[in-house]
Amino acid sequence: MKLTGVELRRIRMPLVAPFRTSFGTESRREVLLLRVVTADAEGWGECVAMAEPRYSAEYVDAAADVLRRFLVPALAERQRLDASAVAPALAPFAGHRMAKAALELAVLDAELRAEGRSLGHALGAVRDRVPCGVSVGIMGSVAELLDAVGGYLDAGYVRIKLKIEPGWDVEPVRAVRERFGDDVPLQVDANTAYTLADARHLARLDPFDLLLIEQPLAEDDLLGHVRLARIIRTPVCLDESITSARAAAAAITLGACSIVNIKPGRVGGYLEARRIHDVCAAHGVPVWAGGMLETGLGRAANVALAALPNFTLPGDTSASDRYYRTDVTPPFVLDGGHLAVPTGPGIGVDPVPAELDAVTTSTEWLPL
Ligand code: SMG
Ligand code: MG
Repeated sequence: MKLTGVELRRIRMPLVAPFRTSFGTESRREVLLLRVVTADAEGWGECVAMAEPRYSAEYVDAAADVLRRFLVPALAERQRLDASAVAPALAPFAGHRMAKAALELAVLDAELRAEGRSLGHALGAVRDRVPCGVSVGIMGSVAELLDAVGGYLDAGYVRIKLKIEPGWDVEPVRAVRERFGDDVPLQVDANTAYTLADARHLARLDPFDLLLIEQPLAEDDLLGHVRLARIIRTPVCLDESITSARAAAAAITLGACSIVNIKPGRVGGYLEARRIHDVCAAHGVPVWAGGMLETGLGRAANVALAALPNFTLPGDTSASDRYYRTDVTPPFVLDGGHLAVPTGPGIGVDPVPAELDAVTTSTEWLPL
């Protein structure tokens, strides 16, 4: 495939409600979209970096900068390029996995559209619909939380994830169990808010039969997670710590986690994400699809990934209306707690031009 150029497009979309985690509150999403143009097709990639470097070191202005200065020019040196060559071409540049993932996805989408193949098919999807969970932010009160959880259960979500932090953990979990019962699949996500000194406190979550606790400790604290996993009964799942298939293999082998959250942006792309899926499957470790408040473009790709065989837990692949009043693609709509895996070529969805233009704050064309 010969690339003609790459468009960087910034969009700004208000969230339907503020989303509070242990690291901050998001009220709107600043997204960087990539459109790769080739002689035969165009392809879209969504960069999941946020406006500020809180979830990870990456942030959206830095992603645009590294793409413009280093990553896109590195592809220009290749006469012919297919998607499997993108990560090797970008490997000389350290880090910036979210920026790399977006560029790889855009090239992959263009390639698959030119071939008339769907991303799900290309990745090895075995399902045509995926079960969906929802991630529920930290609220001002337990009453507000119960209202929100009740609304999501009514909408059909098959699993609830509560964001937690010190001071908002055992009580909200207890309240959700008391109101909605023991049968609701329930898990929590701390986004690194605790230390190993909190192990006894986190063990107080044991009686609530949670599916998992996600990333209780710091990103680089694998040893801490090993120790914590020996103290608490709730299975430990890692998100921020799993930056590659190698990191996943190490975490599993050390006993730092027994479940893995897979986000392609965090690991440098969908092809590395599939390798993590395979490594986990080989170890008998279940995986599930994480989310980064994606628009319909990134969501389409995440839903395709979530259709792989070892994605045995519901993902943070919620419907468009969980995030946005108007999506940039035709909306993803929940059907019996599931989203349909797109079947069209590539990611299988296209932006609606008027919707996309309405939220665009800038565009920049990088010729190759
Ligand atoms: O896309 O539904 C979504 C958000 C899921 O909780 C979610 N993501 O750590 O897993 C996580 C967070 C990271 C983004 S929070 C702004
Ligand atoms: Mg997480």
